[in-house]
Amino acid sequence: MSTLIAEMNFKNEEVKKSLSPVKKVEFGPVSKNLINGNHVNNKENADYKHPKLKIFIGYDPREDIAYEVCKYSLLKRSSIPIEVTPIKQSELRENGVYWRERGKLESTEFSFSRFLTPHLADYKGWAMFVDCDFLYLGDIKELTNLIDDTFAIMCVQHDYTPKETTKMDGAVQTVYPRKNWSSMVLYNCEHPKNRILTPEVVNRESGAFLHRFQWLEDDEIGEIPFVWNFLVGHNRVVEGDSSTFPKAIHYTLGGPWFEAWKDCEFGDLWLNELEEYKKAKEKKVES
Ligand SMILES: [Mn+2]
Repeated sequence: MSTLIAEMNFKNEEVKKSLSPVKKVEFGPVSKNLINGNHVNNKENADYKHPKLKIFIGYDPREDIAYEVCKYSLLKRSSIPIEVTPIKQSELRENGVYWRERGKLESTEFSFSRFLTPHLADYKGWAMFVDCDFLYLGDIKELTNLIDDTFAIMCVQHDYTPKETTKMDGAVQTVYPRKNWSSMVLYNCEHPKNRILTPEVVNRESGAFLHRFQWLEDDEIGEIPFVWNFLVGHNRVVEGDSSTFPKAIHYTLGGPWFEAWKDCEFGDLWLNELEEYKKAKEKKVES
């Protein structure tokens, strides 16, 4: 079963879920601590040295404007120095670090190249990968405050297990473990386990191996509150509960830069950001 077919089935699942009643998401003990900011390791992390957090954004030429707005939203709100780099497949190919044949079912140009993040960060410090279809509403500093060096990676651990396995409209409902986990990942690039992510491995291994982080044990994967990868059509804001207010919106079904999705939930926020980005760009040109 290819990853992409599974992904398409899941989109139906997501749409169905968006129709179900609001349910408050429960966090495990790890993220409870993270939210309260009182876990032991944070004592050291309070002065954790992030000279300049490296952020790699998955780039696809068909969604250039999504990349620009994502980058703009990150930089605008960040109170720490960050360095944003697009992961462009054409450049990686020129540089000889990416050579795998494009599968017909890969939905973006960064489906696999995202796993080069530790390599691109020279296996040093922490680096973040994020899809281009994100809009940041929060300060990335708050996310780095959650960093815990005992983990190899940290991400939002969405639960996508379908409730039914019956056929819907003739399509088989498939279980795709860890769906969307790889769309935003904090990589502890110097963690010994991440040394395995060489260009050779990233170019050779299956989608399942990479997207499900099969080079890691479960307890090496840290959890981040879902608000940092808030899936449009899946996650819900609970009125009066600020722990459910999105800090990064993920237009995983398609964003307002596509005509068909311009009226999607939270689409207005992205369109406002686009206008701001355009104005800022004009100003730059004038000065
Ligand atoms: Mn995405």
